[in-house]
Amino acid sequence: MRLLVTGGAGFIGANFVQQTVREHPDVQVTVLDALTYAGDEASLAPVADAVAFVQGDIADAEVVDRLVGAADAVVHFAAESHNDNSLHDPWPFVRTNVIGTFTLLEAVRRHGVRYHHISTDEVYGDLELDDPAKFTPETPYNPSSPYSSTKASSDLLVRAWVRSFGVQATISNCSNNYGPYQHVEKFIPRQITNLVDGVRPKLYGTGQNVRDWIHVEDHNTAVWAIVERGRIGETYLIGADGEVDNKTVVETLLELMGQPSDAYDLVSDRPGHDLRYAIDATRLREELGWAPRYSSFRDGLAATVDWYRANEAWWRPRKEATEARYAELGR
Ligand code: NAD
Ligand code: TDX
Repeated sequence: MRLLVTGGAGFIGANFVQQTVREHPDVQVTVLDALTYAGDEASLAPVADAVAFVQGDIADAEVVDRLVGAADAVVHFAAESHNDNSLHDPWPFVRTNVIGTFTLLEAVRRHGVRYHHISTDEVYGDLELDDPAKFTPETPYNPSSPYSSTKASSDLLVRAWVRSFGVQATISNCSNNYGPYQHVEKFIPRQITNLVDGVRPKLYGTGQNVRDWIHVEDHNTAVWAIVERGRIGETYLIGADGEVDNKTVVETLLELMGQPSDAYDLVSDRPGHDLRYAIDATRLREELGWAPRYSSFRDGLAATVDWYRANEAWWRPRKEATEARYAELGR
């Protein structure tokens, strides 16, 4: 199979490409990535000899048409992905997440290429803390932020291209990922690298918000299950029953890194901050027989702490500028 992976130099995409080279050696991978502030070719260094890398923009119809025309399947990870950035400047989110996805869909339509669309549980909005409900494929879309609304828009484009043009597509909506190669702007790597630097972790608001954590490797085994066995036109929710509130995440990191459990700061809240996400992954588990490999969030977190400690050369170049942006926001 000739596989085009967009956003393969980002967090989840780079883990996906590395896992694909390890576990699907018959697949020829081409990565298309614009190398924005969030992309880093160094994240593909361990597999650089095994993949073709093209620096380019998913909203550039010419390069997209050429690469899609030479592929059997596309897995589309490329996106502007950080909520805080989307509140500051939404335009790159509209351009990449909406127009970029449109550009890819037109190319897969022209060339009759199989397409898998990577999306997020944030398209469903949020849940109350004391609500036993979880998101299911039937939950109505109700996104809160510029980021999640552009992801929701892109999902709707995919659904329409399936229905109107017969595009061979599947969609997955995953919960919060953690693991190696995640940008230091995101919650978990930010706090780990702060602690390495002797800086106290920063919790937005009261720290009560809940995220449903999944190890990035588990997200990617689920993506492969859908690419290989998913029903065309279907939406699969990906999650591993990993609900934890932010304060508990920080307390666990403090303990793993040998600090007192109250050595964090509460900072101003994110505007529109979603309260809780939770995924019901029944369809994925029952229909496709998927199960996560990581059974303990604490163990996965400990391995992630070890990775950031061992790979300071990878994250250090981005740390100062990231913290300078947070300082401007007062967070
Ligand atoms: P990321 O920000 O780490 O990586 C995004 C990658 O896309 C970068 O390499 C960047 O250079 C590239 N990119 C951005 N704009 C581009 C453009 N116009 N053309 C080509 N490449 C471009 O993001 P991530 O966390 O790895 O997320 C990947 C995907 O997974 C996104 O679609 C995101 O919505 C989705 N997702 C993420 C999470 C999570 O917890 N991180 C959870 C669910 C879904
Ligand atoms: O310093 C921080 N302190 C803090 O309390 C940061 C950076 C975040 N937070 C909170 C906000 C959220 O409740 O931690 C939680 C996680 O924050 P992020 O890492 O920014 O992730 P989130 O906004 O939940 O979105 C993530 O999961 C869904 C990804 O960034 C999205 O791309 C994905 O779609």
